[in-house]
Amino acid sequence: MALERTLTIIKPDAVAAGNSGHIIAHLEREGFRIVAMKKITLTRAQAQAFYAVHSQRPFFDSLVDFMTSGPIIPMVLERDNAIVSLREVMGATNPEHAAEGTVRKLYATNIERNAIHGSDAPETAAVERAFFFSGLEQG
Ligand code: 3AN
Repeated sequence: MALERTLTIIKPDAVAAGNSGHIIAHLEREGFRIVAMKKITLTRAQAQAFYAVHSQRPFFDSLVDFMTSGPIIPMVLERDNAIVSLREVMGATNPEHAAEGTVRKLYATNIERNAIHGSDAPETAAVERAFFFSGLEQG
């Protein structure tokens, strides 16, 4: 398996609930190395840009409200097969369908307030890593 990088975000619900430390520990236990990490609050324009692919979906405005409601913790993670592995460790988008022991099963509230984001493909991982971190920060 190739060493790969992906972008994760601990979302405002999980940060506000005091679960960021638990989630970081969970990811490290699963073999992810933290390459870069920061804590920021997105503007509406930034959240709209990050989720532009969903701009025509009925939940878009609500998603932007949620993602700007408090600080988030984006991270660049590295591991063998990181992109697919992170999606498995996160669990399904809707926590009702998430497997036992996944981050969303443990920490998500509902399909919107679902604790964690993870890039879904190599192309989006590259774009999303660059959205939050400069090349220097991902050294
Ligand atoms: P994932 O985060 O599992 O990749 P996406 O990319 O389909 O899922 O959705 C991005 C985000 O949009 C989700 N994490 C969630 O916060 C929100 N979302 C997705 N589907 C819905 C929905 N049906 N209703 C409300 N929010 C949704």
